[in-house]
Amino acid sequence: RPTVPTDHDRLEARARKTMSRKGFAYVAGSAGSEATARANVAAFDRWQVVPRLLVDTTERDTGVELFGRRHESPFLVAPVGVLSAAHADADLAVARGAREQRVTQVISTQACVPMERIADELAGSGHWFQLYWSSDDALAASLVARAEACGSEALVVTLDTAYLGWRPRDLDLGHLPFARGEGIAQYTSDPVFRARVAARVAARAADTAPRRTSSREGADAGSRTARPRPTPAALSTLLALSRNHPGRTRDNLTGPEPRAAVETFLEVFSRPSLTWDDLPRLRQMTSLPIVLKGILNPDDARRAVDAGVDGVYVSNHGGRQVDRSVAALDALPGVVAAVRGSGSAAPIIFDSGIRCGADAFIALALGASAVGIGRPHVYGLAVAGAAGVSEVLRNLRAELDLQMALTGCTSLADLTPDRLVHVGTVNTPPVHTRPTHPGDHP
Ligand code: HOC
Repeated sequence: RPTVPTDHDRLEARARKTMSRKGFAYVAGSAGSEATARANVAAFDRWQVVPRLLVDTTERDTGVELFGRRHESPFLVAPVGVLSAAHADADLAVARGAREQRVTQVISTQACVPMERIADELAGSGHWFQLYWSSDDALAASLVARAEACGSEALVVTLDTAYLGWRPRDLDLGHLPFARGEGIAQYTSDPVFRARVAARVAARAADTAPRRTSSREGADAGSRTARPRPTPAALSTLLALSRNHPGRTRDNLTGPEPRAAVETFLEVFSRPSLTWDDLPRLRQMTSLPIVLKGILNPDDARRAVDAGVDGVYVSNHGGRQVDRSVAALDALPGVVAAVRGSGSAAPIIFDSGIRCGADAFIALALGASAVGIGRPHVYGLAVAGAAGVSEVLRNLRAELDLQMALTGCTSLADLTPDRLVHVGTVNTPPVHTRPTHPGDHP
């Protein structure tokens, strides 16, 4: 008897019963009207598969090579933060499930467990590291160095979260997990971050200590420069929460260190000022393959490969960031055309909306090299811990394999656009000719 339902809606319904209200709201919720999340799923309904017959499909290979290593299947565990919302064993249980299915896990910057422990749990099975490029380069470099040291095979830089999206489910519950210290384990286990927190605690202690100076002006000027200031990103989140629910944001913080850790995190987690000009600095930080995540526009995709990145990750963050965004699947063909049209063989990773093996088939046929699985594995985690994650991944692998067998495909190379027909209309982002990058025009 299966541990988890094979159908996504039933899986979600089962997971909901095991999760707290706030936990489920955080995982299931999306940006604004949640139209993006709906569009992500609906986009798959506009593609239909055209099977081929009389092909010997006795032997099938779902394997794919990514960054020099052969993967048994084209599935990746997409990075998801705050997995404690689903299960107490959080990232460690996901690692056990992923290891069992030999699926590479993309370890989240917002994990509940330090990356080194997750890597240990994966015990030789592959992992990549997902990075939010901190406003503090020393911290970003430290996270990247740790990822390299614990064996990550690629660096996935998420670019769509300079600010946290407007998420009504969380807002209405007055809930932001990070503001309570959940999902910041990569930071609190980091030496650079810990030094920042210690400095903050010390500065605050000095700020509240009786002043020794007789010059009132001098003391005030000193404390003003020492006082940490939240970035606009942190402010927008905190303001949104406190407007709806005054006073709740910091209620649960006790002790100077946790509070200072959360404040430091909110201050440094993102860098809204990033531009293409910053990429060379990232390149200098690591020799790992760099994958840019959140690409939806063909011009951005072309610019990424022109800049020498090693992979492009088409995603709209599961609909959690931009409300009424283009569906990730609708953006995929344009990105594939741009990347391949520029002569690049860089892997194109896809996530946002895959709910079953047939969905994976469609994304792969449209040109994705591999596909990330987000909410389904989290719901598996909620329902049955590591066993649930493993079973969700096993089902996806099995369904894709069967889909290939039934449609006359023996390897992923057979999954080409001519296996599909498109029904209905779609609005994809415009494909421009060069020069297209902001700033390139006179
Ligand atoms: C305070 C911002 O991936 C999500 C996460 C976003 C993490 C950014 C933290 O909730 O989608």
